[in-house]
Amino acid sequence: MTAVEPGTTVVTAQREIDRLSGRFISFEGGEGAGKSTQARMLADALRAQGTEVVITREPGGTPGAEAIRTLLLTTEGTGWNARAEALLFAAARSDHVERLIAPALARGAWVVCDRYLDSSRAYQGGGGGLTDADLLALHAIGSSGLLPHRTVLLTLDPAIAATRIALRDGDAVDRIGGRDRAYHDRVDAAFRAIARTAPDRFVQIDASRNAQAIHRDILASLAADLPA
Ligand code: Z5A
Repeated sequence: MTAVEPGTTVVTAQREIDRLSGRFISFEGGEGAGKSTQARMLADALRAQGTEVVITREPGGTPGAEAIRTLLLTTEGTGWNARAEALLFAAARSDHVERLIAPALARGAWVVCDRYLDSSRAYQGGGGGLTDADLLALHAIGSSGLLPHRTVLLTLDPAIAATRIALRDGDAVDRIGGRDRAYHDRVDAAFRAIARTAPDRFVQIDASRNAQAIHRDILASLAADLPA
C-alpha cells in the first residue's frame, strides 16, 4: 500500500494498517461481471474460518456515501459531467474510508469491498477521459491514498455481462450502467491496463465460468493472505 504523510486525518496511519492482521480486498470489473456474488462468497468463506469480515460496496457503505450514491446513480435530471462525477465518488470514498474501512482495518478485520478507487480510474478516467494523475490526486486528498492489499479484477466480455444484467434487471438501468457500448468497452480496456501497472496488487480472474470455479481461483490467489 502507499505511504501516508504523518498527521493525515485518516483514522490510522497506513503503516499502522500494514502492521495489523486485517486485509483490504477490493473487487473490480464491469457491471455484471459477478463482483457482488464473489465478494459475498469470499466473505462467507472467511467468516467460516472465524475471521471478522466487513463486506461493503462503493459508491456507498456509510450513510453519507449511500446518499451520494443516490445522487450519482438515479436516472432523473441531466446527469453529471465526468469531473463532477469524480469529485462525488471521491467524496463518498473519503467518508467510507474514514468511518468504515480504516477503523475495521485498524482493529484487524478483513474488509471486502465491491468496487473502490480503480472503478474511478476506469470509469471517470478510461470512460470519461479524466487523467489517471488527477484521479490519484483526488484520492490522495480524499482518502490519504489508501489502497487495497489485493484487488480481484473479474474480466468478462461486456457483451456477456450485458446478457447477465438483462436477465437480472430487465430494462432497468442506472445512469452509468446505461451508457453506450463504446463507453463500457473503454472502461473494460482501462481496468485491464490499470491491472498491468500493479501486478503485485491485482489478480485477474476469468469471470466467464461458473461462480464456484471463480471462487476457487480467488481463494487460491489469496492463499498467502488467508488466515492460517
Ligand atoms: N462507478 C464509477 O463510475 N466510479 C466509481 O468510482 C465507482 C463506481 C465506485 C455502481 O453500480 C456504478 O457506479 C457502476 C460503476 C460506477 N456502474 N456501472 N456500470 P452498482 O453498484 O449498481 O452495480 P455494479 O457495481 O456495476 O455491479 P452489478 O451490476 O451489481 O454487477 P456485479 O456485482 O459485477 O455482478 P453480480 O450482481 O454478482 O451478478 C450479476 C448477475 O449475474 C446476477 O444475476 C448473478 O446471479 C449473475 N452471475 C453472477 N456470477 C455469475 C456467473 N459466474 N455465471 C453466470 N451468472 C452469474
